[in-house]
Amino acid sequence: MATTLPMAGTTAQVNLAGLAKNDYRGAPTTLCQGCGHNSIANQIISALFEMNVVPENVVKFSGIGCSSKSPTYFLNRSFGFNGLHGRMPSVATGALFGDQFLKGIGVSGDGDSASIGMGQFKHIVRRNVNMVYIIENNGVYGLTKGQFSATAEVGLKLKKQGTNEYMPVDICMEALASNATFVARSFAGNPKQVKELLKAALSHNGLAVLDIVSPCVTFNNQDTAFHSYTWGKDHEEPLHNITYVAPRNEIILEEEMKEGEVREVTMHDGSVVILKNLDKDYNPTSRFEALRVMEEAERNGWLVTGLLYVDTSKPSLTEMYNLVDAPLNRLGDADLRPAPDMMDKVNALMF
Ligand SMILES: Cc1ncc(C[n+]2csc(CCOP(=O)(O)OP(=O)(O)O)c2C)c(N)n1
Ligand code: SF4
Ligand SMILES: [Mg+2]
Repeated sequence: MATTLPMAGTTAQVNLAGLAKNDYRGAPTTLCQGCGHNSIANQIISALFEMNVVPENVVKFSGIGCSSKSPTYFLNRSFGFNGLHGRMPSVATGALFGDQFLKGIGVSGDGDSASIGMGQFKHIVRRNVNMVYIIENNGVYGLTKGQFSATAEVGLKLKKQGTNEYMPVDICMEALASNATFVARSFAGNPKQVKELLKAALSHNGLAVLDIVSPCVTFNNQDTAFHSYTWGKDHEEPLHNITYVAPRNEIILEEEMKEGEVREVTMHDGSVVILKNLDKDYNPTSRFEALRVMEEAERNGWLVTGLLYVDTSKPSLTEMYNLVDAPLNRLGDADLRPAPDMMDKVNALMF
């Protein structure tokens, strides 16, 4: 929660980490004006500022694409690695093993994750690496001038590409099929929902998949295209109103949020995600419900958004190993060298 602290000769809004929102920004964007990816980067900045995250405790990852350029446009002060096309997951897995105390944020595209990187995507999901994995999904390869990606809907017509004849890949279904522990879908045209889902994803202990429809205004934004602003606005069916409540704000939760039909999910860090029912009561802890709702949405042409599935009971990747209480990449020779008596025991076993 942001507070106002007086500073020398000025008044700046700072958060509990003592940082202003500017401390969470990156370089000025070079993406097209109106690109959904810019809107998502802005929500990442706001979410991290409001959550009082220290930028130096975050590491950013991406592959190749306009979407994968995004990490340059937020968190200047964080670590980052722009990997090869579709190979961000293996870089992230290695880096987060090297320091299990950093929070990972990966930004990828539908081409990067659902086309060339599909194999890598499935394996980082099943390994439950502790990071937020954002797919900025526009149905095309924006950076290389708008070819159909694997998430483009069948029948999509683009001036320079003709008609897409293939059935699309649904990233959330693929994530669920790979035993994901957090799966959400959102829309760049719904920034409030994007921000609340980002906060919930950042509090998740494990891999949080955020598939965000993020229109490419240059190559795929005609009104009838499933990844356009107009189609998204006309067909969005949110599952719930979502509110993220930080652990220390539980009193607000008690007093203000309890009215009406709500479901609460308590995250690993004690924060609570409140899901206020809209139409029907949706249970995001049921994989069956998640698959059913996505199947129903596909049949009816709805863009269903919200927290589709969450399981807070599974260990993250590094919790499955008996690691020391220090980042592995900071261990020195003295920590790593076996004691002489241990070496004697090992040698005795070998001969
Ligand atoms: C190994 C490899 N193959 C192909 C390319 C060319 N390439 C660059 S970006 C891209 C697709 C990016 O699409 P997406 O991930 O959807 O990102 P967007 O630009 O749409 O945000 C491709 C095919 C590449 N850079 N490397
Ligand atoms: S080409 Fe499309 S995806 Fe790339 S920056 Fe422009 S609008 Fe965004
Ligand atoms: Mg794309």
